[in-house]
Amino acid sequence: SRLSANPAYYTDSIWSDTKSSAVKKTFAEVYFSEASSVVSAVEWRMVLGKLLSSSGGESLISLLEDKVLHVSTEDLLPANPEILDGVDDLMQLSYLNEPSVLYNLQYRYSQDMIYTKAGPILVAINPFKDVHLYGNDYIEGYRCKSLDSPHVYAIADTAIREMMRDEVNQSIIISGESGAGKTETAKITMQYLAALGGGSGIEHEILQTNPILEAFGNAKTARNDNSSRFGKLIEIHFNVAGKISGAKIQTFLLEKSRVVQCADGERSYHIFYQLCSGAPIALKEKLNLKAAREYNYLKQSDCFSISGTNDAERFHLLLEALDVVHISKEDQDNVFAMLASVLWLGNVNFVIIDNEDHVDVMQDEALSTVSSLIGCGLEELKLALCIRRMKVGLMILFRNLLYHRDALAKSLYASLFDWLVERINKSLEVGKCRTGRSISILDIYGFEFLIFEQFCINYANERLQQHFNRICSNWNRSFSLLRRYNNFHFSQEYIQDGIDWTRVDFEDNQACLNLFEKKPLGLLSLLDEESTFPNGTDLTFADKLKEHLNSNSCFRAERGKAFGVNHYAGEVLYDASGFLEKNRDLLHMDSILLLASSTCQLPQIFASKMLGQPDKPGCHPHRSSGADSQRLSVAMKFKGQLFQLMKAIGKHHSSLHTQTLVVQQLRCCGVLEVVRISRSGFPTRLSHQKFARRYGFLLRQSVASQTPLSVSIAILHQFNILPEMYQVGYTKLFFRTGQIGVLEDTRNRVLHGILSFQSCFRGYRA
Ligand code: AOV
Ligand code: MG
Repeated sequence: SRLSANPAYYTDSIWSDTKSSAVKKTFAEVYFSEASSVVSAVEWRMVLGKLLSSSGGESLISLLEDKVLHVSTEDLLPANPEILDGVDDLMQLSYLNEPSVLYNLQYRYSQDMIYTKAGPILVAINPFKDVHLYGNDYIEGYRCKSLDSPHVYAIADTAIREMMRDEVNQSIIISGESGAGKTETAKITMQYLAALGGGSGIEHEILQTNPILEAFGNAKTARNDNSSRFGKLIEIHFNVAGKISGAKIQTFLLEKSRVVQCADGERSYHIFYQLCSGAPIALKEKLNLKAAREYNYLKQSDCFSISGTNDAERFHLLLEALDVVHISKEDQDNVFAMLASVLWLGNVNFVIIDNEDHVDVMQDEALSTVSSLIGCGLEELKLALCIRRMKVGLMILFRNLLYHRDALAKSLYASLFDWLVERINKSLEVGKCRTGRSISILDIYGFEFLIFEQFCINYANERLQQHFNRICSNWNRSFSLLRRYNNFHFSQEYIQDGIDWTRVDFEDNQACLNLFEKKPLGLLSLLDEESTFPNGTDLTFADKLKEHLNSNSCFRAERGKAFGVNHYAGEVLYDASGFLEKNRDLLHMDSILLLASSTCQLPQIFASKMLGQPDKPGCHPHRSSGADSQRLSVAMKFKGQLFQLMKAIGKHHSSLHTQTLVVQQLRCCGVLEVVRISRSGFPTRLSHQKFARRYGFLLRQSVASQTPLSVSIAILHQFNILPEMYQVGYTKLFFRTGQIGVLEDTRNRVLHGILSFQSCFRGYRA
């Protein structure tokens, strides 16, 4: 970060020196074969080399170990001068290409500098180890601005400052692939906000929601030992003094199917394992709780523990957290009873009665335990689990019974999750004194492939991408998203002020969004239509897509139940298996009535919610054959939530974080595009008067002519602001991004009487 602290180093002169000696750093696309690799005979990657000579479309380059190669000049990309190695904002790179960006990120990463700015975005690379970048000392450093390297604290700090100054709500959007570090980043952001806005104690409650929601909503997957299986938006409210006054959590699309089914080597939700290994003896006895291995739902994937994680210990931390958010001991016990009932439901089995064309519930420990935990009669439970006889083969009937059992288990769990979030929200309630000052943090699960939940999440990511595109375009035309200078048409402003400005537009993903949202022939409408047809199956759904969407450029028909969607992040292949069932998400009315008849509090609450009206008026409730419950389809409910979310964050100013590991992810997140666009304009604009007034007092020598323009020019010179970093208009000064930050920092330091090494470094002396 030192390198970039002095913008004077940002120069091409070093570059031309090397040019003149005909030795130029390049990235060469070099093909090399790996004899040991079975999979790929030929792979490619970019390597750093020196350009020795170039003629007739061919170049001679030298690589490490004095290897000299002839390559096509077309395959070469320019690299940056060494002086730019490790700059802390990608905008400062002279040459912006993928290998240069990767090189820079890797250079920083190798020194544990996991954060890098890319214009308005903060790129974070998962260190997968303790990097000692957090805690009180760092928080103090960023609060007092003695530290100016890119950091998630800096993003949080900006959000607080801009919220307080402009009285405008802020949002921080975190995106990236599964396992990239989104949830950790969200927690780090919350810690900073809690440290700065804390005092009343509510901040401790807010932080304690993390272990609770992670226990109930996170699980070990193939990609991440602590993968979030739900989306979360937390809105942290502040009072006029900048202190936290409360919070509100909204969750999206919990992956319910994980409760009853999960892949080999993965786990169900953490809470089940925590409960089984951490519950005190008395609780175990009360719930007839066994070890995790005894439960079908948990043993199917043959994975019970996570290395480095002690589930029993986590359970005790969870109990403390539940206390902190005021969930009474009695309610906690009710929660655990529901969890145990879900586990025991998975052990409920069915038997084919010999010589009879009949399947019945097995009367065993599992059945009786479920009935006592749910608080319903044994006979009622049997009746609810045994759906009416249908004219189908025994095996199909058998499968249907298991399906209905699992549907009950999934609904119980999902209802419990929603209830918990509701209770947490009650505890964190903001109350009447809302001030319009809030910071929202969005952490949804990342791009993954194939399954239904992912289909919905990818659709959400597509919407977020559009939001992001618009912010970036706006950002480019306005000052760091701040519409302080009214919504003036900026290119016009440039022209009026005599500035040369070529407008750059962001590529839009509207076509893909249309593919999802168009009525009646979009993916979501077709899915919903097919879900309402009694005879609709995943295959008829996939066929319908092919019939109606084949000509859409964002859609690709595949064989069988597969289909492809051209997302902004690349093409994703979906398998429609299970789509209809998951979208219908129906619970048999008998099961709902069973819960309603319960003598326990929680099942009653769940049932009344299920029987209640759909959340949003104007959406069509679903009626499906085979089950008489009325529900909103999952996709439509999710779409409704998503639109509300977009409406909410659309009103806010956004900071963006992106996690990244490889160049594909950089592409997905549009990082390079943002940097390109950000560099191409002069988004910061200040009138000569304002500039002179704001920074004039920092001048070391008085200026002969005291006009605002000459004072401004003197300031620019004193601070070594490079000519390519600003333009002087007739009435205003136009700056590239990041330039004003240097002046602002110095100004703040002087105003606060803090003269640090950094300001001396920049050539300023008091
Ligand atoms: P995710 O939220 O992006 O995945 P996580 O935030 O759960 O990813 O991060 C995955 C793991 O990476 C964590 O459990 C940590 O071990 C490690 N990690 C992430 N960020 C840091 C950091 N700043 N410092 C140290 N370790 C870190 V998913 O929820 O799967 O999309 O659905
Ligand atoms: Mg996560």
